[in-house]
Amino acid sequence: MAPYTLTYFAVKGRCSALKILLADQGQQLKENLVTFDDWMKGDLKKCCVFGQLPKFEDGDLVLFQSNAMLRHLGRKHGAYGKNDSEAALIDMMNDGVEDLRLKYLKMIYQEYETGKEAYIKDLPNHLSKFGAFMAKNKSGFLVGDKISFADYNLFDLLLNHKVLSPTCLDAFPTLKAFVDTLSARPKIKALLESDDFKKLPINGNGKQ
Ligand code: GTB
Repeated sequence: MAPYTLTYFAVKGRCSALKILLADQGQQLKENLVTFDDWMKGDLKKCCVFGQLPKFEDGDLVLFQSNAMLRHLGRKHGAYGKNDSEAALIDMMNDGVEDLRLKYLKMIYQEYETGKEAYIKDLPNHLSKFGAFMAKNKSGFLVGDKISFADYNLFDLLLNHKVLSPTCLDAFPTLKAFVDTLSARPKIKALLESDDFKKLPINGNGKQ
């Protein structure tokens, strides 16, 4: 039996990073897909701590908030740095990923038609920060010499941005190499190429 269960809508959304982490760490995941019609009935929403999905179960532990899930899995699977200082830097970078994800989601869900062009124009200002930080570290990862949950989260967000703007990483060789290297890790490659993963739209409104 899969040790972990994820309940979410049929989109990549906030759960791809978590799926990529689990796949790369050789972990199984049971998925419950929720249709929007079922969600609108309201019964499940009432049982969610913040009235939102995803919901993640690890035995008796029930989690909401996708970043809490990433941290939990990072802790359990050795993807949270080798000491407190590395863990703090990983938290910092993951917060940076979340800031960019929120900007991306605002553009996708609220201002795609009017704001996409300006968003893409401003994107290098954000990508350069991640690129510079990673380039200083030399290991090919954000922090330390081992992959962390923040790397998986950044990787997922960069994949989404490559769909939005296929050339957006061209000016950032460190980030481009990072995406290429993680895409080629065998278990990640298998997940990204699986029908179950490929068939999910990135976002709930069909914009990407
Ligand atoms: N901070 C939370 C986290 O990181 O987990 C944010 C969770 C969140 O935004 N959940 C959204 C949700 O539950 C789904 S992700 N929305 C329903 C509600 O609030 O009632 C974004 C999303 C939007 C729409 C669809 N869709 O239409 O299928 C899918 C996913």
